[in-house]
Amino acid sequence: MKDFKKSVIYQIYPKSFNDSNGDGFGDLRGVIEKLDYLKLLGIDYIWLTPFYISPQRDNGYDVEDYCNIDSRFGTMEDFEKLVLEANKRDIDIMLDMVFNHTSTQHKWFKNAMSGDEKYKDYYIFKKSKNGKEPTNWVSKFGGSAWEYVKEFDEFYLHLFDTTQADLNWENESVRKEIFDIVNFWIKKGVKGFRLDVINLISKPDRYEDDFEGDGRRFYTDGPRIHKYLKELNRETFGKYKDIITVGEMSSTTIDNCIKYSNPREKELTMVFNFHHLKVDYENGNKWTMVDFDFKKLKKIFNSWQIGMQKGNGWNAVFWCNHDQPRVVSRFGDDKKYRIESAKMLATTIHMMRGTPYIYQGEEIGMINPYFDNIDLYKDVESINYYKILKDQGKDEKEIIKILQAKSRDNSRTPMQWDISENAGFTTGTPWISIGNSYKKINVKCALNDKNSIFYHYQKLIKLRKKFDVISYGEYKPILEEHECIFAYVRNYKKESLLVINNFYPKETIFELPSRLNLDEYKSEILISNYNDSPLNFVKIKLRPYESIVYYIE
Ligand code: TEU
Repeated sequence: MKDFKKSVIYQIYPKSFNDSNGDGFGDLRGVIEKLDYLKLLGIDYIWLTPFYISPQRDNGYDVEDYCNIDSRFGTMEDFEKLVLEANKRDIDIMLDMVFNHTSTQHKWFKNAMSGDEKYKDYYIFKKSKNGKEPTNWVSKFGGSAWEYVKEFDEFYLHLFDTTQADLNWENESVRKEIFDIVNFWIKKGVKGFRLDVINLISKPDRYEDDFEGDGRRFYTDGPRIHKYLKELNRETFGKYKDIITVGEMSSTTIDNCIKYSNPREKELTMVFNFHHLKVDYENGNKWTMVDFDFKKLKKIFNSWQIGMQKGNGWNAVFWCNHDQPRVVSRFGDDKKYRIESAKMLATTIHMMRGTPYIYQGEEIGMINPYFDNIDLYKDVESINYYKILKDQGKDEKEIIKILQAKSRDNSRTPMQWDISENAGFTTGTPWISIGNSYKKINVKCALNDKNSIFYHYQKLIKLRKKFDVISYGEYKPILEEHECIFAYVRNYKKESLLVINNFYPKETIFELPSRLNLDEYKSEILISNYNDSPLNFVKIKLRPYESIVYYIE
């Protein structure tokens, strides 16, 4: 059985990974074709984002049928073959389950719309308030979170797109349907579940206006969330020893995440939180352009690392996913120091306490595509916000600049495999444009260069398997107030790690705090992004983005 603390998970966005049949859409057979590549990288699980039947308004997070595969992605036979082939390589499959909402094309919602009371109660329909929406809550994709249905003179709740209607978890039949879906996939050999915005499923007893925010405080980590997760665990994955789960937690707290992931609570294996990915928002607003706040980034990581450690919770550690811009364009330097900064960022995460997630293309240092025209953007959130920013009077150039930095499409451009047309992703017309960096940044080049970012990731994964301190060590931050360096120590039995990362393109001095008592004579460098980093770590002049991990016994 795999130890999730020693595992590394690789996220595939199938639509943009590899197209096996030339329709411009990545598919499951395309994933099978690349399993040897993933084996070479050394990962343990593949998390596949949704490939179920869906109108694709939100790229599959609007599910129409949870137990059938959208023909654009392939067939159930393809999926079964994928599980089999992955298992042959000691790789397990983790599926993405979207249970906060369904597509409005789902048969439950269609039944509800035809007036069937049983199915209306699967969703959250509310009477209007003085001719207006039941509350003033805002959708995560912009605009009201309520959609009017004339036939009923009622509104239904959608925290995301209007075509993603929130499910009513209060209704026992809904919960039962969900358990059946999870059990269906367990029978297919799935060994992991990623649960989409799972901490938003428990809605409040009373629906009231939010005069302080957008409504999230009423439904985030809601009143019965722990009860629902315990029940889900008991009825499905909790019956098996070898299934892992990760909850995607929106705007959550450490206390709740301890509960979600402390094994004693029998809820989930681990959690994603996003606080560290908001340090480049101005006053909490994503659609702004400000430099990232480095000290805040450290503070957030340190408090989550320590908090979760104290409460025996477990973090998923990550920089990238299909909702986030490319990390090297965001917190590194995607021009002059692309390779150094991508490796530094990788080391920072992989040496922390938690299970690392790698998002496709991150391991070759893919960068944002810098699309310069709104027509190139496909994401519903980006398109909505383009309009919202226009309405606010911002000029076109400024809006495009914001999208180039913030759009979710930044990570959704096709995987760059080689220098052939369409970067080897498809022989047809790709559903979204290829980033024009592909001639330089692609898998083929990375595999041919022993100093590439790819081999740095491969090494990080190998180290995790070899050194227990990486998986089990206690986390201690150091130099918390330093302007440029993110450093920490890990301790486990007689082993220690000293992890030093320069987050800036300039030189800076590292000085070992004397209280640490680390013995430099019994140390070695485990990994670095320069081939001549110094062995002595008492005082180091770090070069741009230099990152060094010392192992001390
Ligand atoms: O995302 C949840 C979520 O709240 C975000 O990461 C969201 O993309 C961000 O707030 C927008 O700024 C999950 C999925 O990962 C995402 O792709 C889906 O669109 C969303 O849920 C709805 O299912």
